[in-house]
Amino acid sequence: MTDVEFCNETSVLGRKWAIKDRIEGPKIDGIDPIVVSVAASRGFDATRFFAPTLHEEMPDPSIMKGMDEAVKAFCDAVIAGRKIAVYGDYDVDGATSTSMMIRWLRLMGNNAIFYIPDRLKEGYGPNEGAIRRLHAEEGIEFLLFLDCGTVAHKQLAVARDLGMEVVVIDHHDQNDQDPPAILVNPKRRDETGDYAYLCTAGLVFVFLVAVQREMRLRSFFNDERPAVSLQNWLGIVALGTVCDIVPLRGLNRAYVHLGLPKMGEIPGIKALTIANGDPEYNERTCGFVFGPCINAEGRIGDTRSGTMLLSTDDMDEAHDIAQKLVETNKERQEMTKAAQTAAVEIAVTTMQAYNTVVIYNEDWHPGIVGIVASKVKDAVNKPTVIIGSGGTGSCRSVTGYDIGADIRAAMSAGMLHKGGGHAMAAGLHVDPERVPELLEFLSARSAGFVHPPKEIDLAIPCGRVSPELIDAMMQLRPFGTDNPQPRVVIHGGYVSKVTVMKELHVKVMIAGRYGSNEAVIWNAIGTPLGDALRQSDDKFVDVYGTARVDTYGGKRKPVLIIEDAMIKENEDEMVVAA
Ligand SMILES: [Mn+2]
Repeated sequence: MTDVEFCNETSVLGRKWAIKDRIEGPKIDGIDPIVVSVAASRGFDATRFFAPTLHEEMPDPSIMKGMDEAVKAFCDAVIAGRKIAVYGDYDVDGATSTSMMIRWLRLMGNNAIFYIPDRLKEGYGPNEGAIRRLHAEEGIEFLLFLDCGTVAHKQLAVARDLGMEVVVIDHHDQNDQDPPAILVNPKRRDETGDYAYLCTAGLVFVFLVAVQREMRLRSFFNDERPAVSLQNWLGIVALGTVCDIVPLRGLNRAYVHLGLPKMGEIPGIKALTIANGDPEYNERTCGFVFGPCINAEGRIGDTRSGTMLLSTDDMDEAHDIAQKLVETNKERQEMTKAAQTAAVEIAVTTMQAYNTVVIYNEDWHPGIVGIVASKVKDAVNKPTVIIGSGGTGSCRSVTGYDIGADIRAAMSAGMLHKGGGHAMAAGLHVDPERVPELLEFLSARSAGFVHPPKEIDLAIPCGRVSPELIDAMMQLRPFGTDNPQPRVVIHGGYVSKVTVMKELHVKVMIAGRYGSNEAVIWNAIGTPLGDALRQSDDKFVDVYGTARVDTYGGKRKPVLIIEDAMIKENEDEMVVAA
């Protein structure tokens, strides 16, 4: 397998390609051995991968630090009928986590309220003013922070000093101090890290399992107030897990695998589906349709809407909120589109000489800078920082480059008001006057970065890609972080026909020893790759991308969606003929 030779050494996009080492997997009924080996090569236990169960993947909740203490405090509060507030976050993980807690408390007869901070006025995480209001105006006695709070020591201390009991369930990194609260966080310094891949929605599910176990021991449930069938909420957990872009392995894979088919059971998600023209429930629609709608208001409107949608069982209310969210999402998409077009334009022109792209525009809403940064990063394949009004910025990186380290360095150099994040994504707050300086600083740091080779899951000789093979690969779904759609290379062919469609898309027919395969690239005229393929007639070509089955015209045929290509001049036609 690894002795495949490509027709060139460097791709049109300037990259090397590397075929992943293949590990043979075990024999599994009904699964193509090639597909099993792709899963095994990705480090998955293939015997559990294709039909994951909660039974196999869920740990005993008590192995998590702080869990037993948090469960006890929470159950005490529920049994005593104390006033509880769930303080969440405005993203999808926050809305899914908060809605499950509110649902459970409501079913138990507790009149809990929830609070989602205002992204623009209050920002992320526990907010002192809000905590004081929850105490003074709502009489809150028990405060449960979800998806935030791990490092908010000062604010948590305020809550505690006001006499409130404080529990934090979160998955954000900890610093070197312990918060003045009960903390459940798989990234706690004293944790093993085994479950650090969970998002807060996934943690809340584990927490509720533990809470129900405790409540059974305390004989809390009865005929009027039965325990909840938590499995019915797996659709909510799946949505949070996909949208928080956590690795889809272990328990996360089980959540999403089991949760996607159950999403329609949640009234709010059902209403959102109807408002969006009935797309199917899969990891793509979670990430690109449902998620963006749920946090659309969190970005540019009323941050409570997403949680309200996911926690209501009133179908009329669900329809109203869903309608509003879809409209806000359209508005957000339009704002984003204009900013994206402008930013990509700047990135390919004035920023061309820089290794890191840094663009500031006072007119861009801070709620969209992350989406714009992703788009620009994809377009120019460089670490990207997009800064919007007031100097609030978002950073996105390319595979193999740690932008979080750069932001921490800029912070230490005194260039930023605020900054932090991970290898692939970070955030910052900068004085707009210092943006030019930041550009020079970040660009100097990323100079000399060499992109790692593009990994190939399957290299297939031209003519050998079949609809059956592509169908079989779909058994690896749901795709996501740590389990992306397999990247396929079709090699050993030459281009027998080029078709340009609508002056936008390029389709190539590739012929080889075993037959022909078709490959296409969308919206690519005017890009280096699209233009190179347009002029590839009669040349040797290896194409890299994802495979899918095209059913156009009632016939099923395999098509490769091109992401990169190796192209070589075909100087001797006899080579092809032979
Ligand atoms: Mn989260």
